Amino acid sequence: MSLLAKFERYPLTYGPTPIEHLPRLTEALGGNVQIYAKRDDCNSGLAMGGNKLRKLEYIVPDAIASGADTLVSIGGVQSNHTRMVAATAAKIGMKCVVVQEKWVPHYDAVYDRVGNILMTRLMGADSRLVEDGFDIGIRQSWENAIQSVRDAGGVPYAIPAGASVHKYGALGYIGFAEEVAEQEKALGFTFDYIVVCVVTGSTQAGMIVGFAAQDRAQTVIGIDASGTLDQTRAQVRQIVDNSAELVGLGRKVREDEIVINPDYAYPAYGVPSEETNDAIRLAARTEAMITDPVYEGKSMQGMIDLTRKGFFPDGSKVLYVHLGGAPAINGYSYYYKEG
Ligand code: 5PA
Repeated sequence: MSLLAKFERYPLTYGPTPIEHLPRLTEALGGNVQIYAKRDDCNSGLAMGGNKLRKLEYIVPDAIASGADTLVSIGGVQSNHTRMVAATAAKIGMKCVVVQEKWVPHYDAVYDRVGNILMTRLMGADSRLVEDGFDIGIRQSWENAIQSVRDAGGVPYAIPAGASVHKYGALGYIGFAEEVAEQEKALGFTFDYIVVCVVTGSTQAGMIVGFAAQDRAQTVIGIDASGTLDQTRAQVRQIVDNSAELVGLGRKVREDEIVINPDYAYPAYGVPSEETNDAIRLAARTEAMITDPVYEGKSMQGMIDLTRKGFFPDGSKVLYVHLGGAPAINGYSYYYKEG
């Protein structure tokens, strides 16, 4: 039975996302490891979708039940999460305030006008730019925004960065693990490894709890893109423990079931390395799969490098989870002016 049976879900996505084989990328990496992608980047018609909608599906019922009229959240200038909160608010008929902090030392001329923030504004969210730097924790600027809604007579519903430390934030990706198991039955094989980007933590934490129920959480390879490994790992641990308790996993998740590789986050959160950009180009040129310089380009880089290094034994089947985020690439046009 599903670990999620007792939780209410408000549909924001199309349902299960496709799993597809990536034959040209597989070939480009030597052909000994079969690469597949799970396309959570194509999960919804809401403002280009992405991983946050799986999380928000389990948060919206609580937001509605609370009597709130305004969703309040936080991210960087090119946050995908704040775009998804703005989309959700529009869809359910609430107002939206999002704080956009200066998380990334990046100065492309139109960085604060294109991609995610453009769509966020278009959907009617009150997007507030502030100067604070990168931090995945609870922020004063967010607390201030919540208070400002109250001061104006509204009823805020607070959603933390990446919806991660919200009590229901990991449920969507527990459901993901159950969805993959169902799809594997139809495919007739199981994946040996699952590669996923991690920053605020609830995506991977949900997967860990969901796959722990299938006794294979240690095959989920988190590729850190935060550059603040200790904080991200601690946050994943905390979300895993809270969520395992919440859904009744029935045991404690072991430390060795939480796998996070820190090797690809350089030079900093939100800044792609030359190797990240090469990975983005390779995925685009072999599979027309667009990844971004902040998150998915780094997990793509990690998967490519680990494959080339022989980390995955020959014959392995690897599932790359594409979590969305392509809109941000518009804010990085200078890197790709020649492709
Ligand atoms: C994000 C996050 P977690 O934050 O759940 O670990 O997910 C990492 C991640 N891929 C991976 C994409 C495309 C993402 O957008 N984005 C944040 C945002 O503000 O957009 C929460 C940081």
